[in-house]
Amino acid sequence: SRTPVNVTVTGAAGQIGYALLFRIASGHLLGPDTPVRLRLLEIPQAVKAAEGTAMELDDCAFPLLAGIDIFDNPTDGFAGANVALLVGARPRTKGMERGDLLAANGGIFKPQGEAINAGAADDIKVLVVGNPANTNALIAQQHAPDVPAERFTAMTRLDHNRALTQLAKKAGVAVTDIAKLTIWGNHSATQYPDIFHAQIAGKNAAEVVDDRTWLADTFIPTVAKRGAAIIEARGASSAASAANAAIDHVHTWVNGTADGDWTSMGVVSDGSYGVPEGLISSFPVVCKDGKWEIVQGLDVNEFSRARIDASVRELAEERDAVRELGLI
Ligand code: NAX
Repeated sequence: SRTPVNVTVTGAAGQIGYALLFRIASGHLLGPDTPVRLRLLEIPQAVKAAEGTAMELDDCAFPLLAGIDIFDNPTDGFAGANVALLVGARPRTKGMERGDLLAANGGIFKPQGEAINAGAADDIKVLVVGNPANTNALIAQQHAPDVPAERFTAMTRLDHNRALTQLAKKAGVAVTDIAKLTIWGNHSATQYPDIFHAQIAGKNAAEVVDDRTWLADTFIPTVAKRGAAIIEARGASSAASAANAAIDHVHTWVNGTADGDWTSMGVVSDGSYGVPEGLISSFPVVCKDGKWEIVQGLDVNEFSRARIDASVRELAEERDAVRELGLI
C-alpha cells in the first residue's frame, strides 16, 4: 500500500477541526487510495480536547488512517507535513481594532510560516482557513522564503460554494449545471462573487438570470454576508460547511478542476487583473497536476471592475497594516 501523506491540521480542537478531521481520515481530502497520518496542532490549553477528538478518530477504525500525533508547538506540528490546513486563529472579539486582530494573528502565523519553512516536506501545500485568511496566509508565506510562494493559499471555496447554491436557486437549476463562477478579492464582506463569466448549462449565467437588481441587491450581499447569517441562525459560526470547503479546496488543488470549469482560490497575485503582485487574493483558477494557474484573458466589465478594486484595496490595506506592525 502507499506511503501515508502527512496532513497537519491546526486548531484541531475547534469546531471546524471537529467537522474536518473525520472527513480527512475517511479519505475525502486525498481520495480513497491514499492513507493519511494526521498531525494535530493546538495551543497547550486545548491539547486535552484534541486528544478527545483523536480518541473518537481511533474509534472510527478508518482504514486509511495510519496514525494521529498531537503537538502544542509548530516546529513539531509541521515537521514532514505534505499538506497543512491552518484553521486555528485568533477570532475578533468585541471592541478589538483591526490592528489588534492582525497583531494577534501575526503572533500565530509568523511562527507557523517559519516552522513550515524549516521542517515541512518539499511538496508542502498550505491552505489557510483561519481569518483574516488572506492576510494570515500572506504572513505565513512571507516567513517561509524557501517554500515556493504558490504553495500558500487562502480559502474562498466556501464563498464559491455559497454562490453556486444561491445562483442555482435563482435560476432553478442544479449546482452541477453551473460552471466558471468566480470569487474575487478578500474573504471578507468586500469579496466579489462574479457571474458574468459563469455558465448555466453552457449559457452565460448573467444573461440567463438577466436581473441586475437581484445581482447587486440580493446575490452579492447574500453571499458576502452568509457567515453572519449563519451565526445569527445557528448561534455559532459556519463549521461543517467551512470544513467541506477546505476538503474541496485541497481535493481540487491535488486532483484538478474539471474540463471546462474553474474554481476560486486565494493565491499569490502575479499582477493579473490589476491585483498588485504579491497580495494573496481570490482569483478564478484552474488546477492540474497538483498546480494552480490563474485563468487569463477574461473581460472585466465596469460593474465587476469597481467591486474587484474595492476588495483588492482592502487587501492592500491589510498588507500595509501588517507591514507597519513589523509582521512581514
Ligand atoms: P474555534 O474557535 O472553534 O477553533 C479554533 C481553534 O484554534 C481552537 O481550538 C484554538 O485553541 C485553536 N488555536 C488558536 N490558536 C492556535 C495556534 N496558535 N495553533 C494551533 N491552534 C490554535 O474556531 P472555528 O469555528 O473552528 O474557526 C476557525 C477559524 O476559521 C476562525 O478564524 C474562523 O474565523 C475561520 N473561518 C474561515 C472561513 C473561511 O471561509 N475562510 C469560514 C469559516 C470560519 O469562520
